Amino acid sequence: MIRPILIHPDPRLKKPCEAVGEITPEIRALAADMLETMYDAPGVGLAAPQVGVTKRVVVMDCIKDGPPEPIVMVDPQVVWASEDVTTYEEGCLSIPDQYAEVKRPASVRVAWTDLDGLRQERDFTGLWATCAQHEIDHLDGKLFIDYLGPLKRQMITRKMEKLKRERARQG
Ligand code: K1U
Ligand code: ZN
Repeated sequence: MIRPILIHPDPRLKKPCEAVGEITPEIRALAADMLETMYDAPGVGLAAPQVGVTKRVVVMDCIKDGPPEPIVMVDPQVVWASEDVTTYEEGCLSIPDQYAEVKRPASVRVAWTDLDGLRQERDFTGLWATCAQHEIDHLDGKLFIDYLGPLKRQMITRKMEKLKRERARQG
């Protein structure tokens, strides 16, 4: 099922999410819905708070051409980050049509629980590394615009408020 994606500003996007712990049928259904929602958008990642669920669940697939490579991460943690940084022009499905350069570690090692309840660990580079950090930030109530200066952040927030008013009017 495709779930509606919340648009910034929304208090649910600013709230730190709670740990999941045990993998239940509800978490498996949430992950399946999140993957469907991400591919439909389309996006390369999605975090549970973006669909209004404040739990620590993330999905990603940064393969643009070729067979899909979906990853579901429950309770993900960055356990190592490289000293070298990279700049990527990020977007966000909760901040449509707005992009800005964000500097982050170029490589990260992430540990998480998979849907079989097994602990996983993997190194990510390139877009996968940027996306993993962007999604884990969502779980801590942080958006990519929080890395920008106050004027740019305010300008984007005002555009999103206007977009939400227009969408509400259209029904
Ligand atoms: O979390 C999100 O809002 C998803 C976001 C993830 C992301 C994008 C870019 C850098 C870091 C994290 C998106 O997927 S925005 C859409 C997007 O980047 C994209 C869409 C279609 C094809 C390729 C990329
Ligand atoms: Zn995002």
